[in-house]
Amino acid sequence: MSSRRFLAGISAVLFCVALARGSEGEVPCAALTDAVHRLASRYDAFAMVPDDPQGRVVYGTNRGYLHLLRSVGSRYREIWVSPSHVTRIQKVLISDLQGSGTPQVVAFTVRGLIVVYDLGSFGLIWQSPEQQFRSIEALTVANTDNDRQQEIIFLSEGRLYVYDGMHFIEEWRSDALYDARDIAVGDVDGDGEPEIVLSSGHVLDARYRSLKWQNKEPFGDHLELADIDGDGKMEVIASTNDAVTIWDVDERHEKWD
Ligand SMILES: [Ca+2]
Ligand SMILES: [Ca+2]
Ligand SMILES: [Ca+2]
Repeated sequence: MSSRRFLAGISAVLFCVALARGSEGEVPCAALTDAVHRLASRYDAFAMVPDDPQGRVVYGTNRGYLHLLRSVGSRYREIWVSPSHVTRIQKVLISDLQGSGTPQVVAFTVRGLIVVYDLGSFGLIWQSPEQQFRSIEALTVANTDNDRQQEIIFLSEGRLYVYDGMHFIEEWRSDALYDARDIAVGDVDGDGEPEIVLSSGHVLDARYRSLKWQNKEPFGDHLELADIDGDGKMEVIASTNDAVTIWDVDERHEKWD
């Protein structure tokens, strides 16, 4: 992401804060809300707590800190900062892993350290053992089986791992290596069960982890899943160098091509 775009986003926030400070009372600022949504969609290390009445956001820094902010009227205030994780935070996700009603922050660094913090107590719930992973290419959170808690699904040095989101034990790792940069989980073939979709073009059954389909080429570098044609099945929407390709997995071809 270019620094110019980042500065544009930050400028919008600061402009909005300046407006809010200059006004009477705590006037809701749509520009600030829009800017925060843009930051969360553009930057992997910036995430919003979903459906949060406190409007909390978490971002990770170059020096390995996680900052938690909450909206106070028309501006944001820092309410917590983590200890340093030494190296750059590569991605931040926020999810209620255990279905307890209190969300957790899941983040990882460029050196492959995964950390999970509780957003109620700010306590460190889990971190991956030192040196266990040297790098993480992609990570997501989804419920892939029939236990209540979410699973953490990630690629490290090409290998796909599934960790339990309550006990943080390894449930599975792949024998195969995948040259993928992004992961998404969703029902892309309409059978009512989720699939693990890798940007490399692989589609795996999320529960049994068998390969369901391999596209003849990578989907792209970055993935989103959405049912954009309304047929009840999610399409794979992938981008490479900002160009977008939409893949229909159940029909196994590029959509609208
Ligand atoms: Ca589960
Ligand atoms: Ca499915
Ligand atoms: Ca669809």
